[in-house]
Amino acid sequence: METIFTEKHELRNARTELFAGELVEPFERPSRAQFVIDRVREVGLGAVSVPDDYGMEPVLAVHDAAFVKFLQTAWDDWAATGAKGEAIPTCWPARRMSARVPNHIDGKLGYYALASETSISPGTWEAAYAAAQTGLTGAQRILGGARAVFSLCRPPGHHAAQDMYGGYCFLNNAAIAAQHLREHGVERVAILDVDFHHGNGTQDIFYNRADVYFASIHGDPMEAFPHFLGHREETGQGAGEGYSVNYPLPPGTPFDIWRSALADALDRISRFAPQVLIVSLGVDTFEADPISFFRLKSDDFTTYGADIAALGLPTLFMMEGGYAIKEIGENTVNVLTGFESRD
Ligand code: OKP
Ligand code: ZN
Repeated sequence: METIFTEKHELRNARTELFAGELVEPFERPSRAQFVIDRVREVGLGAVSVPDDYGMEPVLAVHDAAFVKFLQTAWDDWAATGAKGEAIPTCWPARRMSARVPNHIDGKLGYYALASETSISPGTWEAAYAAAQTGLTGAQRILGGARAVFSLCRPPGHHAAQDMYGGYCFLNNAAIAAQHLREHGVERVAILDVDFHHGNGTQDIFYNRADVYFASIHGDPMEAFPHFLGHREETGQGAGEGYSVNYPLPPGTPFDIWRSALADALDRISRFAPQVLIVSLGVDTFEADPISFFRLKSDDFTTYGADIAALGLPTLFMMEGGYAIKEIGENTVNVLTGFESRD
């Protein structure tokens, strides 16, 4: 399996994350991608290629133009205020307040952020753009006939919506890739989100559409981030009714329960009959993940990689979360080698 990867991810290197009332070193840090690419090379997964540049058009096919402009200029606007630290929102358009986009960067941050843990730092836009191109290049390989590709995207994307960033995400890499596939002759795309957290951004982007199926297995939002989306009742809207499915699972969920949810999701995806499957691959379901509460073991990742392969679909794996840094390489690549073992 070919891996798409660029060192430009290192440009996303925030110094701060607001966590438990303190500014800490971000969980979503450059070494994550380094450990994953090291493991890809160690097991000899396949060629590692740098992404091509598809420009802004595929980004703007998913994201709001003013939101993208905000991401491009946020750091400079923030720095111009003389702020000493990184850009963190401190106020939001909460219930019954105006939906107008403010001029001041403090207002813009609150308008476009869905959470406050994700500090904007210099280089954030450049890295987010490179991650989107990494996904697009993977999609292009699938269009060229590849059976499976791994886009090692960083920063991740699944929390980013049409006009929202947060949860370590800025551009929705999986949604941009899916939309690109749709515009290049693929009629039906399925996105399977196995990250521990609900893929609220991806779900929201395709919620009223019947051409992109979305399935997510995640920590129950009553107990876990992003807290405000990912309930079982969310199944799509309008033309998209029945084209989203959610499996919120409780704290302590072991692999056998998680795997039953996966089996149901794969069954529904199979009945949707997509031409391409995108896997939003987060390995924060691991038992030792520092910010999550499922109990998957390293071997379980191999097992479920094979389960996914049994669908027999051209598959684009895209990196999302996973914060047990020491094991992130093994766990991620186990999914990919598990897939290939069944292929
Ligand atoms: C990004 B991805 C825990 C707060 C969690 C943000 C988590 C973002 C996860 N007390 N904060 O889906 O892995
Ligand atoms: Zn996650």
